[in-house]
Amino acid sequence: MKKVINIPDLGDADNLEVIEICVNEGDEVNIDDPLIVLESEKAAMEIPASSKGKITSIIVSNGDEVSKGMPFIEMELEDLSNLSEIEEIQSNEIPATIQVDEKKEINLNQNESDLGTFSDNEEDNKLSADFSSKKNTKIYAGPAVRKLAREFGIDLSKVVGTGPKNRILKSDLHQFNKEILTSKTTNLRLDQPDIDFSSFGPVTYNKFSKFESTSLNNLLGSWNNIPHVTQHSEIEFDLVSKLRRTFEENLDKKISPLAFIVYAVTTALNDFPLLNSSISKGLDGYYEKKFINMGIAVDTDYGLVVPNIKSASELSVEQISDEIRSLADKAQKRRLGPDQLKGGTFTISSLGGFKGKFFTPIINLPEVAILGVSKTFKSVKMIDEHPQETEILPVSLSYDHRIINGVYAVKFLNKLDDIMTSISTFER
Ligand code: CAO
Repeated sequence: MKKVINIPDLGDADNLEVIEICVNEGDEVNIDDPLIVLESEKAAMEIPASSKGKITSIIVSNGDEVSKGMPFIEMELEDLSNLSEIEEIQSNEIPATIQVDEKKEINLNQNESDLGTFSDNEEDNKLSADFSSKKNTKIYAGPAVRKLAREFGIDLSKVVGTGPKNRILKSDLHQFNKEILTSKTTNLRLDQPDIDFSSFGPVTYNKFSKFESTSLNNLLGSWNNIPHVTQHSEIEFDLVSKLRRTFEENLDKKISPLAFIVYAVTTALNDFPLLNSSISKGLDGYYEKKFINMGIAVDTDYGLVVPNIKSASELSVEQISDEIRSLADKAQKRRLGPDQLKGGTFTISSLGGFKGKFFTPIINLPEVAILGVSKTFKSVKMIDEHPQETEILPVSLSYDHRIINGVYAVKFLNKLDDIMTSISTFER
């Protein structure tokens, strides 16, 4: 029997872009085989087959925008016994936690702009719920209202709906704009100057993808909200390099130098909890997190993403290395789930595989610090008046000066140096 399959319930997410079609007409698929991949502003998500069968028609194309209930594929179903369940399964299958935030073009406030391309911190949502009386968690708005909101650059989650079930009406958007314009604390909207570059020479225009736009806004949000200070330091790396060779020989596999760095940073963070905290939305306090989910910046063909290693402080060097490899691999294939992008507490951005020494990483808001790691280099130091070659790891710690001061940051980096030069560190 032929059956048209509709887009399942994706929580509050709609207008998702089809970025991959995983099947062809005529393909036989099993339950859970991926059919298509959709992209929200924060993550890519697969829509799997809920039943065994044969693909008879593909209704959507790459680049189409789809929402819940829209038909996307037609299948000849093999097993009809669970037919009545199919719709139900599909509408429940995708976790309701996947949410698409509207672009945050107007808002540059603390904790209201999370780095979607970096990580999406669950705590951020919690903070917003605690401190903002205006924030809607469920957004009811029709397509015309959503379109208008996009044109205005309004984040619908900030708008109070006056329609039935708090549905947002066009008049609510106008009211929202009026409030912003008359507010004494009008937020800045930063634009580029509008220049006709073609008047100077030939140009092409490349539109940012949804992903790139979110990244752009989030980086801007972080840069504008956080008074960044970056502290550079040189850390002795000879012991780690030696240990790495031993680990690789014993385990008979490659271990990333980054795994040792993550391991050492999680150990150092235990003594410097401020670096693993988040400032509250109302700027009247901060949350100390009793867990370390270590974000790792991963460079991909479509942009920078920051999945995080959950409970990184409880893992061995080998486990961390495996996690980095697995997350980086998933990131490249756009297969990271929302859970892997949420809940980070501190980030490491490693350019160690490339050339260059020291840089100033941008904090992954609502986190308060990020460690930039560069490629090691050889240096000569005097030991007992004898010159000795030593390997140095250049690191750069950007921190939020509202909560962390310079001495605290330097002491953290000194601690990191102690940890990385002590063999007992790596015996967890
Ligand atoms: N010093 C010297 N060499 C290093 C090093 C360091 N700090 N870090 C890694 N390397 C070497 C490794 O030894 C390996 O070389 P060999 O194969 O010869 O051993 C090579 O670089 C690649 O390392 P790796 O495969 O172990 O990768 P990684 O774990 O270091 O990095 C990842 C993984 C995902 C972090 C990285 O691929 C990446 O995407 N980095 C970019 C991050 C980025 O763009 N940050 C943004 C900066 S601006 O905001």
